[in-house]
Amino acid sequence: MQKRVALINDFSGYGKCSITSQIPIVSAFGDVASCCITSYLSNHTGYKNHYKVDLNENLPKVLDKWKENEFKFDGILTGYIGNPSNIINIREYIADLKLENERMLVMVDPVCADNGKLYCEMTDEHIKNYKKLMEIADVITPNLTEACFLTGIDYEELRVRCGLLNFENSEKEKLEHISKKVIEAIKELLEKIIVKKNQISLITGIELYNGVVTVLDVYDGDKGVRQTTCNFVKKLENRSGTGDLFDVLFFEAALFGYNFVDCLNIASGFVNNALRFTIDKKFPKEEGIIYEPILVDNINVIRQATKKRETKKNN
Ligand code: PXL
Repeated sequence: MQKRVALINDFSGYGKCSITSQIPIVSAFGDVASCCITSYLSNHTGYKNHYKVDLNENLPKVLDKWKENEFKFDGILTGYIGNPSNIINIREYIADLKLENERMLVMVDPVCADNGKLYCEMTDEHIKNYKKLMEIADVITPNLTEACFLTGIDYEELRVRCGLLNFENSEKEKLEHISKKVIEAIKELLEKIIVKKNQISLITGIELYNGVVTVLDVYDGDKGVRQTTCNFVKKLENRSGTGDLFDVLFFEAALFGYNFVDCLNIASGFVNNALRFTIDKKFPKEEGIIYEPILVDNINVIRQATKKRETKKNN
């Protein structure tokens, strides 16, 4: 069944990232995207020059109208929110909808930092408020830097510890061994990042010596147990838009009914395919990640797998 989702993120007129990279994925899954824009930019900030309009005063009015019109969603995905008061406004808006529909999937990417540093306009107030927004999220997807700022854990120490680990694709046993080491290294972080009784956290961008790991931690607060899974890819290139793309793929795969480990593998696999394609075709670095020419084939593979699963279930 077709789902209706809300994307809350910024909009770059030129250069694929944030909301313009997310809408086509929602459509490709056969779902309907509604958009609430936090900032409008002439182009993304990876280019030499940009013009940015923060829609700080507009955003609460947009949410008011959405509320007055009684719009309902099956899922809400949030990304960059440049204004700390609006992080709280969005929290209140989502909390109201959750009261009516507990099953609505809420995924929050607390966009505020990367490579060990806060983005220049981000403050402690943003972090404090992102934590409040995370309290009502089913899934949170901070990168390693953001996870460290949100928990007060030392980033450099973790980065060095993980950066000494060598990822070898070939042997299952070696992968299991390296998974254990990564999970051990970020154990405290996984415990501290959870702000809701039952929550799923995805810690992205954990760089090893030669690979990048995404950790999926499914925490069941009723039983006090967690299931932690690592996804490894070979280190390629850091390009803008990969985080937004990963988020929306995981989100859509979850709405489609995949279990969370499958969602992780689907999102990571797609992003990796897109990154390889972008690099092979020699798109300039500033263009970010290009996936349009491989979109249909990749989504067909995902949807075919679902069909097979459904046929099996019905037989
Ligand atoms: O996803 C990265 C991103 C999002 N939004 C804006 C950006 C970038 C990366 O450059 O500039 C405005």
